[in-house]
Amino acid sequence: MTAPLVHLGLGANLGDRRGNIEAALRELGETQGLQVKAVSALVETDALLPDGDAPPQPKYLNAVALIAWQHTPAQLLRRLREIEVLLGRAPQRTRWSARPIDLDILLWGDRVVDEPGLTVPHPELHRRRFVLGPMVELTPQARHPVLGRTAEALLAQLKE
Ligand code: A4P
Ligand code: MG
Repeated sequence: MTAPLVHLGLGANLGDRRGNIEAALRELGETQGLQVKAVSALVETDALLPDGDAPPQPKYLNAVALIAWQHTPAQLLRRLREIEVLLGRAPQRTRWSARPIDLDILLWGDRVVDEPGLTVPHPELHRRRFVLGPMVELTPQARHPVLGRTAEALLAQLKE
């Protein structure tokens, strides 16, 4: 059986942002059962903040990676958390706080996951240009299984 393809989001807005993303990709590549298939270009964007009066944050670098993963979603999430901690991410104090690395599961083919602690597709995916842009670069025809639209269509919708 071929391993399912999964889109991962990588984000960094503290420290050596590019170095952190490269280190995360190296760790992913060395993970048993995981193959990195493609990586988008990096995009730099203003930090999206949780509400109007949240303190400002440094800009983010974001990228999307397409991987093949042989195990379960929960096992992948556990490995992503491990890599985040390895790269210096402190335990979260507040939601959306600045971080050296953030690894999110964006899309799992046409699979929908709704478990405590894991929602796939990522609930904000279709609202974020810094996710959809890199995703379109890699796989414009990737389809959001709940919204029934391609990455390309979702990005175009955002531009309207
Ligand atoms: N979780 C649920 N579903 C998922 C999933 N699909 N992938 C749970 C990964 N994790 C998932 O995540 C909190 C909990 O979400 C985890 O324990 C996991 O069980 P976290 O990474 O610890 O916390 P967070 O990242 O602060 O919260 P959240 O809600 O995941 O935020 P996002 O969506 O990651 O957004 N601005 C720019 N320009 N670029 C960014 O990348 N990122 C964020 C954070 C805010 N602003 C940004 C960016
Ligand atoms: Mg996150």
